[in-house]
Amino acid sequence: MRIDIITCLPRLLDSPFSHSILKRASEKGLVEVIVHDLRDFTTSKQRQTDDYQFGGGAGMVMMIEPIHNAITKLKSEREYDAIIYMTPDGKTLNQGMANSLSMLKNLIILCGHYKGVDERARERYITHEISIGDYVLSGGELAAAVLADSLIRLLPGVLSDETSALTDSFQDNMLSPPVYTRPAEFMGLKVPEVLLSGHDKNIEAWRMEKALERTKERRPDLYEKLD
Ligand code: 6GU
Repeated sequence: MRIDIITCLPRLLDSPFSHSILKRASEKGLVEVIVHDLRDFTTSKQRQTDDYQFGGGAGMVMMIEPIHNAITKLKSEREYDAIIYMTPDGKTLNQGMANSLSMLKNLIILCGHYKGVDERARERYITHEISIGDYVLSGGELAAAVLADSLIRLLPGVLSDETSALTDSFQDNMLSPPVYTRPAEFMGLKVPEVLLSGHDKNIEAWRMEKALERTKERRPDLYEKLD
């Protein structure tokens, strides 16, 4: 998978892709994340990427020209399966969307800032508009990192235990059961006996029971949809 991220704050994305699982995924050649500075696609001397909004009102709007230049250049180099705009008025990201998008090959993610981008850029170039939840961030960069993380960890070979993405919370529209590690007893706090029993069938049944219990209690909306 190749992910091209277009942003006016490229440095903000240095860290998320330089550590742990995402770093290893790039080192193994399973994903390539390329961050582009939108300013490099401006033509004005001031390298301006935003301007006042027509009709008045507070907040700057990202201009269509640099966005057009950036996306047109990338599209001239390869085919893209999705051109995603990160925006709080987009469709809320969920595991199903992550699963589908993780099967694509080349993606562009455009990070919005300020009041957003000129509507004509959205209409002309964007194929998917995605939000990461009902709250407002100062820009789309952190949201883009969240989206990219959710996709990259699903790529075959990224997680060391190939089955572990399958047992994530939400992968079956259910929350995960509680987990424990050593010591078996800490200041009188004990690990549930069944997990120490070595009895795989009983452990599996216990985990299912706890997952259901947890989902019912914390996410009744998900619990009602289970079959
Ligand atoms: Cl994608 N962008 C911004 N600015 N805020 C958000 C968001 C995106 N998703 C949730 N809040």
